[in-house]
Amino acid sequence: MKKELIEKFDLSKDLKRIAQKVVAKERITVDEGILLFEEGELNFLGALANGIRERMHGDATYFNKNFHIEPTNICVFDCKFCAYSKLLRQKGDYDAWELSEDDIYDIIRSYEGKEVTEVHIVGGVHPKMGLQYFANLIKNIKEIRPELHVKAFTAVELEYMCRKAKVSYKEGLQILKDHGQNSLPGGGAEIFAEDIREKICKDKCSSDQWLEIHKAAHEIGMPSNATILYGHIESFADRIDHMNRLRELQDQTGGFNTFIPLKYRKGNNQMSDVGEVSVIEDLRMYAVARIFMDNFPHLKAYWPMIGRETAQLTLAYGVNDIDGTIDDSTKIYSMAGAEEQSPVMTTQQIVELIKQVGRKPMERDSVYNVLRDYSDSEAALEEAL
Ligand code: V47
Ligand code: SF4
Repeated sequence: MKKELIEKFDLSKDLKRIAQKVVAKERITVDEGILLFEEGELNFLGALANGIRERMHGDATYFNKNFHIEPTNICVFDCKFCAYSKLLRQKGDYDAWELSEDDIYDIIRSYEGKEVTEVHIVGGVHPKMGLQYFANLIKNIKEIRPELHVKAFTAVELEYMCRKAKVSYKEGLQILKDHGQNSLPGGGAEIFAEDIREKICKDKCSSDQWLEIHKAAHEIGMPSNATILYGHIESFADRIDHMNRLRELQDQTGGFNTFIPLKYRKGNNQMSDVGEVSVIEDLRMYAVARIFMDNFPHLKAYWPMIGRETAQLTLAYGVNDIDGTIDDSTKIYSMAGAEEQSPVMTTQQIVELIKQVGRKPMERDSVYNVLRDYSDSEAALEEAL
């Protein structure tokens, strides 16, 4: 945001000071972050966040060509917000699934000749699927499609795998890396504030363990993402505390690529009575994230969760990445009542979505190298299709 723009808002002294810091590229403090949530109105936050986004990326808006594999939804844990998992004792339920290894290889082969660059593998924590099983699975996936980037396993799955295999996080991650795993997704972070974590997901990995696992990944050269699950029973201070723990780790390692705010969806889970926050609150969340997380290069809106139109709006509130084409291959959000019941976008649709709001669509690989610039979409689409 330009200096003159600050004058257009009727700001308290404190908000004005924060705006001046942002314009001067200075880091804002925890208290200032909380104040932005408490007092910052949408247009003001949007102007600040958009200024940062354009300073960092111009109009470039990234997406990739990806698909998900969810090996099972059977899970030993019982997160209160999860619409997707089936406890082990519910194994016989009609909507519990366990893919066999061959099912998984068939999915990989079904993409032969298609231009996908990344597979995202996450699922429930199944006691029979351990470190060696997954290491072998990744090795075989890479034999079928060597160039595919494998982004796999949340810190929750990794903590369980390493504990069962009696190896340190670094040893476990090194085994997975040696078998071909390339990076870690950002799931499982939820909210780090221990009192809230205790209420919504008390039996899975702790906040410290989540952070240790990502630190270990960065130390062996595996990049990762980070998420926050917002819009349930957490406070604004909890959101900033969460982002601050991530910002501190990023200062140490520099290994995070993307921060992904995930809106709590209320469908079919044990805390449905909590309800959902408004789209305005979603946009405020993205904007404050862009302002606060000054050392995260990218901010992602995961469109299957918030829907295509809100994803378009987020591009004016700090977001510069909208994940990928996805190919109808994930169930986590559709089961929790998200807009997108069958998430799939063709390259043409994703390109149009970004262009409609005046941004430049760029296909990226998993570590943000630009693969194709679609801003002259006629020519690029012809070349791609
Ligand atoms: O950790 C579960 C969330 C996450 C609900 O790294 C819910 O690129 C909202 O992390 N309402 C897993 N959210 C998904 C995830 C992810 C998604 C896309 C891209 C990347 C990436 C990571 O899903 C879980 C949890 O926070 N989740 N249930 C729900 N009812
Ligand atoms: Fe299991 Fe993940 Fe669902 Fe928690 S969010 S119950 S760890 S599948």
